[in-house]
Amino acid sequence: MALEKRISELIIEEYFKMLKDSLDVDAVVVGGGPSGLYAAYKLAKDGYKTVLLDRRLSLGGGIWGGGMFFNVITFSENSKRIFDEIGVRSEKRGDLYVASAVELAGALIYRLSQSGAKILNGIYAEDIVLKDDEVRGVVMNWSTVPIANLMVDPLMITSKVVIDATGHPAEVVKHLARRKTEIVIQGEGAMDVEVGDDGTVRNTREIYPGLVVCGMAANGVSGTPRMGPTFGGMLLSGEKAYTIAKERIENH
Ligand code: 48F
Repeated sequence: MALEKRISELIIEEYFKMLKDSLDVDAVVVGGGPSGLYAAYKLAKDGYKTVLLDRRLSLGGGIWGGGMFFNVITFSENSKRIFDEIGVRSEKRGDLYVASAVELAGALIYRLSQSGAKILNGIYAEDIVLKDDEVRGVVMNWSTVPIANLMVDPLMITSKVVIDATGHPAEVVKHLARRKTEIVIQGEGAMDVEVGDDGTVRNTREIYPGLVVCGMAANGVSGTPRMGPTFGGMLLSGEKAYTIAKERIENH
């Protein structure tokens, strides 16, 4: 068989096997920034069938740019154990730690890739699946479809729980709010490092049966300030989203 055909066949076979395996899962995580990557990694590591979608080709969300493109991130003592767990080296400077943004993104992506989670990059959630008044999955499409201004119908993934980790826009919650007027998106508040970082964890919750919101999306929904380039709260929020999602999966 011609090598050209074999290469194409292998890619198609492998991808479609993964895609078919992704159609009915325990958890769908929308967004591969720090909170979503960590939540998805923890769920998959525990053996839950997990799919992570990201609109972009490269995972990592806002990690890469550190602060103002300076690829260094900071965090506080309360999240140090997570950085250690995923193998990110850090240095203590006063009451803060510093680490490489590239190393954090790399470590999270590597851990997720090896955890058994299915990763669908270049694919975005354009809506939710709502059944029996519970969020039961997402409607997905290629990210290139809206960019090319094409009208192409999507496909669906069903799940026991969906995590909105889409960052500042809280896109999944917005799709729910189109149907449920009681869901109000307050919009993220002006920057306040301390209040924002703690708020991310506090605001991480099951906002509707089957839908957990975490990371910057949690602050966006609750009207809490943004926290700027400090990333400990994001990982703690991902951890809380994982705990809530796990309980939902177990009780479903
Ligand atoms: O914004 P993002 O990094 O999310 P996060 O986990 O972390 C926020 C921090 O990076 C930073 C901060 C400082 O701590 O505030 O901003 O809350 O990543 C969100 C990811 O979601 C993807 C997007 O491409 C990005 O990688 N995304 C957004 N909307 C969709 C989506 C969608 N509808 N479908 C799929 N992916």
